[in-house]
Amino acid sequence: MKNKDFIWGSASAAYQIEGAAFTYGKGKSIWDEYSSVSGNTFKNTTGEVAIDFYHRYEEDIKLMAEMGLEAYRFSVSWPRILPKGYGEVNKEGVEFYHKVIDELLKYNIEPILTIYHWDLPQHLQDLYGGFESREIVNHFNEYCKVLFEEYGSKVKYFVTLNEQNIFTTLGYLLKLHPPKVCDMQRFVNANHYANLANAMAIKTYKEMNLGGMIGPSFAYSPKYAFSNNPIDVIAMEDAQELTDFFWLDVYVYGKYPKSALAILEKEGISVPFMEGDLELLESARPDFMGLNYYQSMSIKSPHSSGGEDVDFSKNSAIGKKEETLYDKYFIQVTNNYLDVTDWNWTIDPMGLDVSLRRINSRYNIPVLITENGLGAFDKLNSDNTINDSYRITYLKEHIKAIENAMEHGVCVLGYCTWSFQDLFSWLNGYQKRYGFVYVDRDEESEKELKRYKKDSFYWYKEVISNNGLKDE
Ligand code: BGP
Repeated sequence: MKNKDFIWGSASAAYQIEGAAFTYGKGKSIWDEYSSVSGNTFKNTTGEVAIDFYHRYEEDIKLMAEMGLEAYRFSVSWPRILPKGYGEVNKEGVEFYHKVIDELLKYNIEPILTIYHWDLPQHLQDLYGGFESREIVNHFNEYCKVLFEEYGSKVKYFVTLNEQNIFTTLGYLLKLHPPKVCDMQRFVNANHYANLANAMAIKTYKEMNLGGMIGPSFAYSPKYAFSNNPIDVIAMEDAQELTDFFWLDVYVYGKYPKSALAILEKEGISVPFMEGDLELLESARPDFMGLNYYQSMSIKSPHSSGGEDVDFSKNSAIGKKEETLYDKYFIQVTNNYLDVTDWNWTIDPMGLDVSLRRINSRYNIPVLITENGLGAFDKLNSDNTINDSYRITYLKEHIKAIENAMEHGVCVLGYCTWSFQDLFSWLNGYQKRYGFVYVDRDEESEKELKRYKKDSFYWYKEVISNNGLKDE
C-alpha cells in the first residue's frame, strides 16, 4: 500500500465467538432466544459456547500477535454490559472487555470496537418491541455512554451499528433474523429508530471529545444492471435507492433519498418522523464509513425478459425467499460472468473497487473496510494443516481491488477481513468457515475447540509485514 498508515486487521462479533451466553452476569439477547427455537438456524446451532473466546481470548490474541495483526474488530455484547438493556451495569462484563482491550494493546493491536452487532437485550424486545419503539434511542445512548466512558481512552475506533441494513431487512422483511417479521411499515419504523440511535451515539461520542473516530458499518452490495435494456437500468436505480442510498444518505447527509421516499409513499408506507429527528440526523455525520463487502448483485426489472433467478435454497438455512414489496420494482438474478461460493454468493473482487469508488464519489468520506472474506468448507488434514489456497486467492484479488480504488483517489483507512478465527455463522452453523485460524468444532460437538493455523494465516502475516501484496 502506498499509504504507510494503512491498517491491516480482522474482525468478529460477540455472539459469534464468545460463548458464556448465560453466565458471568450476562442477560439474555434476542439471538440467545432466536437460536433456541427449532428451525431458525442451521441444524439448530447456537452461540451458547461458540468458539469460547470468553475463556480463550488470551490464546487467540496471542495468535493475532504472532500474525502481526494491526487491528482487531470485535463487538461488545449489550446484555453483557447491561443485562436488561439499561439500568444496572454488570461489572464482570465491563471488566471482561477491559481485559480483552488491554491484551490487544499489550501487543500493539488496535482495538476496533463495534457497539452493536445484533445481540439486543431480550428484555428490550419484550418490553417495547426493541427497535420498533422510539424508546430504544435513549437506551442505546445510555449503553453507548457506558462504553465511551469505560473504553474511550483506549479505543480509537468505534463502529456504531453493524449492518443496520441487514438486521432490519432480515429481521422485518425476510423473516430470517429476530423478530422474524415480514412487514414493510414495521421495517421502516424499526429502521428509522435505528437511524436515530446511530445518530445519537455519534453525537454523544463527539460531545465527549475522546479524540477517536466513529461510524457505522454498512453491508454494501453494489448493484449492476442485468442488461442495457433501460427498464433493467431503472430497476437497478430503484434497487440502489431502496437498498443502498436509503441508509447511506441518512448516515452521511441526514436525509432519506427522495426517490425512495416517493416509492414508499406510493405504497402507503411512511417514515415515522417527529419534530427534531431531521436535526438529529443531520448533526451526526460519521468520521468514516465502515464497509462490509462480500458480493455484488445483478438486478433486472420484473417486466423484462431473460435472466435466471438466484437460487436462495443454496444458503442452507434460508430455503425460500420471502416475497416483499421490492419484488414489484426489481429482482436479483445470477451474473454469468462471476463464480459463486458454496453458498451461492458471487465472487467479485472488482465489485469492491466499484463499491469504494461509488461511496467515494457520492459521499466523499474515508472508508474503513470492516469485513470481507470467503466462507468455505475447510478441511483439517491429518497433520493438522489446512490448505485454503482458495481463500488466499480470494483475499489477494480483493486487496488488488482496494489498491486500484486507492489509486483512483479513494481514501481507505484499512482492511479487516472476516474473520480471524472460524466462528459461528448466524444461519449456517459452524461448517461455513471464514477464519485464518481453524477452530476444531462442528454442529454436533464442541470437541476440544482447538485452534490450528491455516495456510492463509502465514500468507496474511506476509501481507501485513510487506504492507500489501508483493509485486508479482
Ligand atoms: C455479515 C455479518 C457477519 C458475518 C458475515 C458472514 O453480514 O456482519 O456477522 O456473519 O456477514 O455471513 P455468514 O455468516 O452468513 O456467511
